[in-house]
Amino acid sequence: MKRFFDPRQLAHAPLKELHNGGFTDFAEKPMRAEAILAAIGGADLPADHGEAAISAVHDAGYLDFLKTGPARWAAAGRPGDVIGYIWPIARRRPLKLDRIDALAGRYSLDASTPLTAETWDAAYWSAQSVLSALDAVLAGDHAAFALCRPPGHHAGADYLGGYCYLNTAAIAAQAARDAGAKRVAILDIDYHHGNGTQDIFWTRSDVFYASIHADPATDYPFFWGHADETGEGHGAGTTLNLPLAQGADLAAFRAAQTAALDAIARFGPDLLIVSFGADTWEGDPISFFRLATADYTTLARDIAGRGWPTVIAMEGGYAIEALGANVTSLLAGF
Ligand code: Q9C
Ligand code: ZN
Repeated sequence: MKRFFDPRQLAHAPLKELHNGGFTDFAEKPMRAEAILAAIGGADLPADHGEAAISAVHDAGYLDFLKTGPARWAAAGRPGDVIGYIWPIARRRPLKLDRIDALAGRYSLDASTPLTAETWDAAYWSAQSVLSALDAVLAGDHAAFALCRPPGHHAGADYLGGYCYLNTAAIAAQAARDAGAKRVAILDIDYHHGNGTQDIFWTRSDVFYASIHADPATDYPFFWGHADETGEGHGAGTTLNLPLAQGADLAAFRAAQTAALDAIARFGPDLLIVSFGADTWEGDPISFFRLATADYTTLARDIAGRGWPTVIAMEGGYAIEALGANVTSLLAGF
């Protein structure tokens, strides 16, 4: 299977995140990508597709914030990485504010996703990696892997969050539509609900979003991913959320995934995008499911058995010592 990664994706390395009331070392470390790369035996460089496919999903003001935010933060005399600390909750008017502090709140979901001077370039190449994986699948490969890092599924059209800046799965889904695919499905099997992906396609009938994740009653991102969220307008019925209780093992996860695949089959996609997080692994330091390394091959075989051309985009997974083996196990099933 073709695999894509650009070394420029490593340059993004925020120092700290706000976690459970204190600043801890940023969990989404460059070493994650290095561990995966070593385990899969390297990857090809993506082609540069430019910014059009990114702008097709993300808001122009938000992209400008990603590019210029760090310099504006420094110009305001702030040390460290850009981190929002005030958010415009729903009752506030949309204001055209220019202050970097206001922009950091306007364009972010949480305080665990710092923006650094290297972030834009790394996220840009993460998006190019998924676009190159899509190229391979559109050219006839049955599956391709994009080592996306930073990850993508928590990023919305106009906000960062959950270690994500550009929504790689959404960028690939939209690019597939623009390349002529009539219907695209996204299967999100990261431990966390992909709130950004859900938001982006919430009112769309041409992109189906199915997610299996820890119940947002107990887990991040709390405000998205509940079972009664099914889409609205033209998108009514094209979002499927299957939350599972903490402690879920292969039997529970596989049953939910089969239900998701059955729903996707009824939708009838031309192409599937898998948002894959290895944070469902039993030893993940910030997550609480109980999948074993070998289970990823089982889950991947179930997906591959449906026969849809498949782009796999890397999302989370924070147990660096097991990350390479977990990704290798998943790819073995395709
Ligand atoms: N104390 C991904 O897996 N941190 N993002 C939650 C809880 C955010 C994970 C803090 C977790 C985001 C791509
Ligand atoms: Zn996750």
